[in-house]
Amino acid sequence: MDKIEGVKIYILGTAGSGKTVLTHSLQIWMQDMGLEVATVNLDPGETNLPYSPEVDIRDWINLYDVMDHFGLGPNGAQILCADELALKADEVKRSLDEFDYDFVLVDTPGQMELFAYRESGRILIDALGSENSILAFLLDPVMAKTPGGFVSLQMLSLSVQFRFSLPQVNIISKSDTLKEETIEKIMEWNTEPESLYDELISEKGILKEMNLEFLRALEIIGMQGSMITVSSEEYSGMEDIYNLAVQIFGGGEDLRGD
Ligand SMILES: Nc1nc2c(ncn2[C@@H]2O[C@H](COP(=O)(O)OP(=O)(O)OP(=O)(O)O)[C@@H](O)[C@H]2O)c(=O)[nH]1
Ligand SMILES: [Mg+2]
Repeated sequence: MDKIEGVKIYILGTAGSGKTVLTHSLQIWMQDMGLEVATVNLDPGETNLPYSPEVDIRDWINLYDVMDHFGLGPNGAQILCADELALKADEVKRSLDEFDYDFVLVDTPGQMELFAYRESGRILIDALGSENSILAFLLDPVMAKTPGGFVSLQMLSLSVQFRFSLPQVNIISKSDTLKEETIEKIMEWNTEPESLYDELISEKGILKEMNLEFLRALEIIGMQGSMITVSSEEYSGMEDIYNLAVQIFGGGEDLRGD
């Protein structure tokens, strides 16, 4: 069977949403399926990676060295690292070209805004080649399960989608931490915004009006359709990510080896 090669999955999401653990679990799942998978770590401050990345930004830039050298705190140093990352984009690309792969899983930095909103993320994606690329946007379940939190994450996801203009899938991460009925409710909010209105209206506090306006704006712009749930602990939802990639880039063909 023909295999398409080199699908890149950029894993983005707010701090602690599960990007790194998903990179690891998805790699294991895909390898079990007979796929060649490379991983890329773009977090210069990562101290405890569960996987061994084929390409690791820390080989070029280390957050703690930057903090020491420039006398910066972690946030200032992250900003500097993000800009340095853009300068290293071609080297990252050359390192990646050394591998023959079906999938590349790109684990992005904890502070999502540095990758998503500074030029570095854009430059890196352009350097690696945006063809055959998908953005997997993780929605932290702690935020996603409240109506206001869900609206905020949808806004964030939409702004990332506008910024990168790549096929994007929204993923509720750590689904093993949610009750089945909570997952059903979140899925309903995604497909039927009226149900979200009802919940937002009954919320208390000064954010209520703002969230309602945000939701109206989201409806006008168009809420995104595709949303799946994933648990890296339980290896659930991995096949959905894979199937989506097949659907988008493989013309429906199975990418798995014989
Ligand atoms: N129960 C459960 N916990 C998870 C899952 N995925 C990640 N976690 C936990 O969530 C925490 C954060 O996970 P990470 O993968 O480090 O999150 P991250 O988005 O890479 O974090 P930063 O890079 O710091 O932004 C860790 O304590 C993980 O063990 C999951 O599927 N289920
Ligand atoms: Mg991480």
